[in-house]
Amino acid sequence: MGNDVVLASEDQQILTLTISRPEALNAINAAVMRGLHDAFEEVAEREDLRGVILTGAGEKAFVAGADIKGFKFEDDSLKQLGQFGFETFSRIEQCRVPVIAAVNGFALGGGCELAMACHMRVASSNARFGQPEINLGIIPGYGGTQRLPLLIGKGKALELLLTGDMIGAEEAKALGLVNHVVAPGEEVAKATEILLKVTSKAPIAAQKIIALVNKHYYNYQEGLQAEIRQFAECFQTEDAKEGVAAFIEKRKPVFRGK
Ligand code: CO8
Repeated sequence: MGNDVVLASEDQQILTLTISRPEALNAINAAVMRGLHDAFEEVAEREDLRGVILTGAGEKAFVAGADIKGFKFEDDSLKQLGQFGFETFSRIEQCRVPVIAAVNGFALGGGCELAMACHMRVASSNARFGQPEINLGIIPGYGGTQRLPLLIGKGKALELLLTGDMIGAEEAKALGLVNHVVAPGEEVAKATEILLKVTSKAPIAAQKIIALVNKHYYNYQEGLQAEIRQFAECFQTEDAKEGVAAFIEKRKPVFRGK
């Protein structure tokens, strides 16, 4: 299971998937998305697994977002990536065994969205969360506009989405974005402890709870699809080209509303 950028290991029937592109702060490129997609396809078939932990390699980042340097404005590859991302993140959200994000650093943009698609989040005290897409002239494309308000409420979600500001682990916990904050390096151990507790309970009941809590939010599937469409529209603007170019050139963007 896994590939060279999504590393898989198993212990006590718990699968740990580590996103490993530390040179790019574990940004999600096509290979990462493929690795996650295939791993969760396999998890659905594996009756012996009791839980999944998602984390990032290194000490600096969980996932710093989608791979900005790989953004292509010329073709519709991003639209396809958006749809594939929707399927992958839905698989994670609907996984029959509990999935915990062990957030060991930056969880930004697609990284924050990946953590939010998991059932629970354990963060190290140096973790930073945010949806900075607006700084690039784009919008979230992996569920941020839909899942963030569900977790922290509309007002604060709008503030984070519209300012692009980052928040620390303790604030994320106070807002309900994070379940637990632990010392750096303790995230996977804490996630394992929670999973072992859950898996000591009746598995059929646990599966039904996950499915039913997801069902409560069923209507937001429409919102997720609308987000993908509007991400693609936003991506065609001059501001998106300017925002992405400015990140790569390490300068401030100049947005013109076009
Ligand atoms: N993509 C590609 N490369 C990245 C990314 C990223 N998201 N984040 C960091 N890197 C790279 C940097 O460019 C740098 O590379 P190099 O050494 O070659 O210059 C390396 O990782 C280390 O990063 P920094 O030097 O910038 O490290 P700092 O400690 O100075 O800063 C930050 C850390 C604050 C995390 C900074 O790197 C940053 O702001 N990163 C971008 C965060 C961001 O904007 N994320 C959102 C991306 S957009 C998104 O996720 C949309 C999701 C929906 C997509 C839908 C598709 C269909």
